[in-house]
Amino acid sequence: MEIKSYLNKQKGLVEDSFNSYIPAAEGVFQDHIKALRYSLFAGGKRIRPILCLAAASAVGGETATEEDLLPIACALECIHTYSLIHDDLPAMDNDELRRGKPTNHMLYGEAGAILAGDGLLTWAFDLLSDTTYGKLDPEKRLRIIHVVARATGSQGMVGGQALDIAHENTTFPFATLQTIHRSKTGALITASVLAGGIGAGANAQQLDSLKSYGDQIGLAFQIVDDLLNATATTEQLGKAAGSDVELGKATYPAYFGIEETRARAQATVEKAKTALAEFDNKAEPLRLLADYIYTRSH
Ligand code: GRG
Repeated sequence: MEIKSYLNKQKGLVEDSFNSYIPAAEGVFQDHIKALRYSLFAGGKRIRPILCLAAASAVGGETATEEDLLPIACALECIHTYSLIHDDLPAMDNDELRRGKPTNHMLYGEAGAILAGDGLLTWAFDLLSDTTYGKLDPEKRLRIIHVVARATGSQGMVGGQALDIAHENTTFPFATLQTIHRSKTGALITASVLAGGIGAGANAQQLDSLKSYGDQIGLAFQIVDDLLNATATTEQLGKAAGSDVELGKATYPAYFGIEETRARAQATVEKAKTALAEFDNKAEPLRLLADYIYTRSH
């Protein structure tokens, strides 16, 4: 299997289904919906929904098909998009460019962007809990909602963002940096993998392995993000390169330099693949996704 064509196929699947699940920009709320659709369709890689579908395929079984899991996958992308809109706000990273386009608040104003993020976060839980979407038994649906809520709230993504901001322009132990990376970025990635696994009926041992895989690629994802921020250009990234140094953020390259950071990212991805040892070739997409996370260029 070739990763590029796999990613394109899965991205198409996710994007097509957005049109069934996300309201059109019409009617009385059209300005608000236009703002959230702007960021949702601004060219994201769709890694989290793709991971969710790939984890379900790795488990296999008949309990839930890719189609059943697409609303869950789309909900994960809504949460990711909300986090980026809020992360770019003047009160947070204050970015004007994302995916090579103006950030949400540059076009819709601060209040509009905050509400676009709020709308996406809430829409995600609407999608996750709507029993008319996909054949997912209610017990599994509830477990997925809990995993996603826990991962994205104050003990996960939001908590990580708060820690990240509180530690700008300070020095702190490496263990704190790992906590920030694992919660700010890793938690939603792990939850995406687990959501697919739970949906497909993974047993406890398979879920443990998927969690360990998710934790490792989640950490690797942010290590590579640190690397790219330090080494790539604004054109390559579609967002401001070098912003970590400017904002006084501690990063892996600041602790270890570029070469050792690269080696650590690769070792983390290898650990992720080792966690999949018990899975057969249906886990090939998960293995390829781990490699992609290390080799990605934006
Ligand atoms: C609750 C007010 C409030 C704010 C929340 C939680 C949060 C703000 C921000 C999340 C933290 C964050 C932006 C982490 C960075 C994660 C990261 C590396 C994002 C880039 O992900 P990609 O590369 O993006 O998958 P694309 O553009 O492909 O979608």
